[in-house]
Amino acid sequence: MALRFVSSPFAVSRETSNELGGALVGESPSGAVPGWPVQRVFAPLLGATSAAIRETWVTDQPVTSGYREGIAWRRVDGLLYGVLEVDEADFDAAPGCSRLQAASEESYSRIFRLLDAERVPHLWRVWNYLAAINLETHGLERYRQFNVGRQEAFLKGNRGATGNVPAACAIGLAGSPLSIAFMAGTTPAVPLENPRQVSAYNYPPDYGPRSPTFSRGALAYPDGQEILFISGTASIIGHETVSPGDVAGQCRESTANINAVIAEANRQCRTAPFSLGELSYRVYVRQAGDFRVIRETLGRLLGKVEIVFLQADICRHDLLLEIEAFASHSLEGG
Ligand code: 3EB
Repeated sequence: MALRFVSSPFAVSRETSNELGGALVGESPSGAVPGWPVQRVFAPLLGATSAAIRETWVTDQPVTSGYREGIAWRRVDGLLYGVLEVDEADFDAAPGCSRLQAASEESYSRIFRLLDAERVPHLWRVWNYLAAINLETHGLERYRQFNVGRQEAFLKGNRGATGNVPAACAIGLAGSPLSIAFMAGTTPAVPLENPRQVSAYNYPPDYGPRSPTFSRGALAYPDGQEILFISGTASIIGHETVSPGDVAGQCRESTANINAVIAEANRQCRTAPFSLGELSYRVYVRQAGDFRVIRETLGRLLGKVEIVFLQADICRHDLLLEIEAFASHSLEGG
């Protein structure tokens, strides 16, 4: 099997039968969005030539699909892609548990039930989006509420919340429902950590009552292939934000962190070493006014690579950008 990532302007998109699903990134289109598992990442694209981009994972095998507990999914033999969007208003707050926390725990529990039922137990990569990520309610920032619910679901699902956890990102999008897309497989991924950073699942309580449940990256193995996922990566050393208020400095630190995760990947990978210049990138920019500096700085640091820039909120007030990336190698060399 071959899994391909295809990105195109939304206007020219058309559905082919072997698509697992993907994301619609950018401006909300006026018409209906495609019915396959599509994560709607509605946020301004910066410096793009089209208003929206459609990103899809395409296989060379026929896919089967389903819908369960609000999750739209498609799969082939070795892997499954799914998208879940929930309205927080449909959940009840309880003492010590906000609607968002309840929604986050329930969403991850549903995902784990689906993965158990479909026998694709290994979560490889998760994309999390929520509204007002930095807003404090119930005495706790919403990102931290999300972290409590997410970790609780991992623990209740007997998955553990350290070590073998998926690569991920968690981003704030104005007006977004809680939206979670995920890729899972029949084979385990190799989780990657960054020696420059404390593992997020070991963050001290300064960052919330429960640590975030994600790894810094993962090597995943669809049949015949090795995929490197690099999680959302920001200007953090140890567990602390560095270069607050210095957007070029945050570009440099984020890139150094990506380089460190690539180096870890290359210690464990089964194909040729991965390099900065071959990755596809998505960059979240907190303040649109920083875009020019970020584009120029990353252009120098990353070289001539594919970068999609989006205006979105990062999970700490002092983080001005976050970068995620991936690359794919064939196991037969190349
Ligand atoms: C960080 O390193 C920045 O909560 O799933 C990056 C990637 C971040 C994933 C998540 C959060 C997440 O802590 C934030």
